[in-house]
Amino acid sequence: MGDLRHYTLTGPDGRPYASPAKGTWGGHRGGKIYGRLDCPAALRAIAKGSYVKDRVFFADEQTAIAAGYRPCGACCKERYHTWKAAKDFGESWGPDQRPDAVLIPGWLTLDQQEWIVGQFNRWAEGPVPIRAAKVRGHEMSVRTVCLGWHWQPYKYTREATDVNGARVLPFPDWMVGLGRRALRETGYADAEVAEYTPDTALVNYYDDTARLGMHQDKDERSLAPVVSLSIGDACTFRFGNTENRNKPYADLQLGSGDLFVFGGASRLAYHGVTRVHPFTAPDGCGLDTGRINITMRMTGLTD
Ligand SMILES: O=C(O)CCC(=O)C(=O)O
Repeated sequence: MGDLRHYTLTGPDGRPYASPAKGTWGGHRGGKIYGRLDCPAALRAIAKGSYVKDRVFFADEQTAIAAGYRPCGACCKERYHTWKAAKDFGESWGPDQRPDAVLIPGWLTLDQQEWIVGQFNRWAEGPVPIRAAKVRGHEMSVRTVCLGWHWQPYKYTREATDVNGARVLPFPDWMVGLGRRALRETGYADAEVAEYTPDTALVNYYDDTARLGMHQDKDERSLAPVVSLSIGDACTFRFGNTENRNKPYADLQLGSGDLFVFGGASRLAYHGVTRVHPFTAPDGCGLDTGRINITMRMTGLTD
């Protein structure tokens, strides 16, 4: 006689069904939370007897998500932060409130990321080596190397007069192409894409402890969109309003390969990096520790 045992799982429609195979993820019906079968928070609640009647099981994670469950903050921390950032972004970035700010996770392939990291290593050597800019005599925790135009608080020059007086490297053609593709893929019209000719990039390197305070990118004369690319460890990126550094803002997670474009009504939004999350860089991105962020801009300047 065959094994007649079956397990009661929850399907993508949220209804129970009989399955010959055990579930691989657990969940709580009331809280609409899913997590690992060995989730310490769930096991503690089960030991107290309060959880069991609401416990559900899913064949796989996709089913839990389809049924409207969100990841557990205790046993699935990374998934939870990603879910929370997406939720906050969706809530506070209603089309009326935050137009023209678009995030595309995983836009760059790992090969592209690795190649860009190789370029970064060369840029960092000079002729103007990577350095921490000084604001009112204090070094920033983030280190920056520039392409096209050199940024120092709070102006652009061709020569790095605050470093060694050398002229910065030219802005690479491939990056103009990448910037245009970023605009095209975030919904800009053909004419805007064709006109977009970024001529400076601030390439920042963050170690685990580096932060970037809330600021506006306003040293450019042009208000063409800013194209931001991230590689390496994920960070918490705070994107706010155009009035001041305070709320409303949303904390987004920018991971390796992510593209974020802000223009139009969001072009002068305050933004900053509140935290770098060590050990989150994916294998193969070219960076073992820390985070690189490239922001391409159009300065609107001529020599
Ligand atoms: O690192 C980031 O994601 C933001 C960089 C930035 O805001 C800047 O360089 O002005």
